[in-house]
Amino acid sequence: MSTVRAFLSLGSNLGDRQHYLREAISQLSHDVTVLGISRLYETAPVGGVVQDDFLNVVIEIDTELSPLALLDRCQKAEVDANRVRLVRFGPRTLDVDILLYGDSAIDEERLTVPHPRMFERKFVLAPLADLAPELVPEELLLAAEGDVVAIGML
Ligand code: A4P
Ligand code: MG
Repeated sequence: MSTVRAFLSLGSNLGDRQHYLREAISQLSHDVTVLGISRLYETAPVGGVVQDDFLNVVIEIDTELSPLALLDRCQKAEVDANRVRLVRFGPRTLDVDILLYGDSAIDEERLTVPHPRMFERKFVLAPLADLAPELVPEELLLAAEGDVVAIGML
């Protein structure tokens, strides 16, 4: 079966943030091949809700899973991190979003790829540029919203 290269964005701003990110990557690696992990970024919250800073990373994967099966896998990681959804865009132990799935454009009820807000957000573009600079035009990175600081590796 052929595989697809995809990029996932992971974020956490509640509890032991590094632990939730590490645990999610470790879990996902049972079902997908993790090809790379970006630097770890501390990032100011984007989206209007007053909340604590996030830690964000992007990972590059190779997968045989279909887009919806991959989304299910990402959502299982969120549930396993005891994520409680209270406020849209609000605090969370773990958010896992599919940024890119090969060259596919997907517009389904449960899934939009490329992620519709990714090119406006520095907490996505900066770590994505660590792994795949050819996918992140410099001018978009500069214009993107939010303060981010690389703080090392996860
Ligand atoms: N969904 C549609 N497309 C996708 C996709 N490409 N990947 C649907 C993942 N999910 C996708 O998401 C709501 C629904 O989106 C899902 O049920 C899925 O079917 P959610 O994760 O339950 O809710 P949410 O997290 O509140 O919404 P969403 O859309 O993930 O929020 P955003 O836009 O990702 O914003 N600031 C910083 N600094 N760092 C962050 O990580 N994250 C957010 C979340 C806001 N501000 C942030 C950060
Ligand atoms: Mg999400």
